[in-house]
Amino acid sequence: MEQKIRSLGERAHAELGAAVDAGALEAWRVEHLGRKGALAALMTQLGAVPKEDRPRLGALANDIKSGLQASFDRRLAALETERRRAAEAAERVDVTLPGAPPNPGRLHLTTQTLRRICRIFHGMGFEIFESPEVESDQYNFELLNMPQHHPARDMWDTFYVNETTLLRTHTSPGQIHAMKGRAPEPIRVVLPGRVFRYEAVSARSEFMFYQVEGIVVGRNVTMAQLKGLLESFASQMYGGKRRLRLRGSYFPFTEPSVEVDMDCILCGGKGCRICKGAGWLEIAGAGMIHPTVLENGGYDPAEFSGFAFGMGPERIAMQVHGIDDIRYFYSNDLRFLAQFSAGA
Ligand code: FA5
Repeated sequence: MEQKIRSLGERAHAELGAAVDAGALEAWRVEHLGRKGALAALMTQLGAVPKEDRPRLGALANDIKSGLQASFDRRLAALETERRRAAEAAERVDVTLPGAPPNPGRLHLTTQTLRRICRIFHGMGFEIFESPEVESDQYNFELLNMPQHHPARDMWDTFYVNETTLLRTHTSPGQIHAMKGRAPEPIRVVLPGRVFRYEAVSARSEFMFYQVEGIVVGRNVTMAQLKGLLESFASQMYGGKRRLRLRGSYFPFTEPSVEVDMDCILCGGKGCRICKGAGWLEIAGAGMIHPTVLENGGYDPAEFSGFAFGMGPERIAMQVHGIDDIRYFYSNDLRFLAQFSAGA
């Protein structure tokens, strides 16, 4: 009997070493320490051994049982530690790894350019003035000295909404809105906004684009001031000390009218790819406000004079960044737009 108890203990110890997971360990416990286990079965046979041997064998069986219980507890604790360690290793987070970069988006190149232009003029004392994109024929043409059937209307191919309403072809109707709203006070405003032309789209021309109009009205406003103002603007916008030239031109709402050219930013006037060999880049149409237009705006041309100019921010951005096709601006290709991520 003693031999049976001891060998049962040895076998149970050996099998415990082989139990490598919680399931095997539980099966071992039921087999060896359970109420219906091998040791319990032996204990029930104690009644059959001589009376004087019973206490000794009973104590031996108890010793072996508590030894097995202690080994079982240690093994269970060791397996649990192992399990936890494996789980921690699997879920480990390396807090020193760089995070996923946020993609906050960016302002469209046109918005960036408009904001820069407006900031420069704001710095020179100009207010920002906005006027409607859907205009009347009267504001877009008539009050700008282009009555019905005036041939100059052909300079602006127009989307008509109906007989008298249209999508503005330029920001110049804003001149009339500004003057009518301010007369007889002096004016110094810029008008940024979207314009529409029923035009074939090409590398240089869109059917929908932006303009920034500028208008100054007061006493003794001169063409020399216009040139000085645009020279200062060009130096701030393009960098360096820029030179300007005024080239005679024609707009019905200004007299005299000019195209404003700036020395080429790439070659400084020698002639290159950007300026197509001319040495000059066109940056705006401009002129002294026509007396009729001043009058239409509510100013007496005998007392007041003024100048106005209009520029295309997409064309300016093309010059600044060396972009050779205006169609990139509004075709929503992020590979193009994402290149211009400078802040506002
Ligand atoms: C005008 O629209 C006049 N209203 C400008 C003006 C204002 C003259 C005040 C005098 C006094 P023009 O059609 O040239 O002018 O257009 C002005 C600028 O808009 C051009 O210099 C060019 O930069 C831009 N532009 C014209 N057409 C397009 C087009 N299809 N796509 C992109 N930009 C254009």
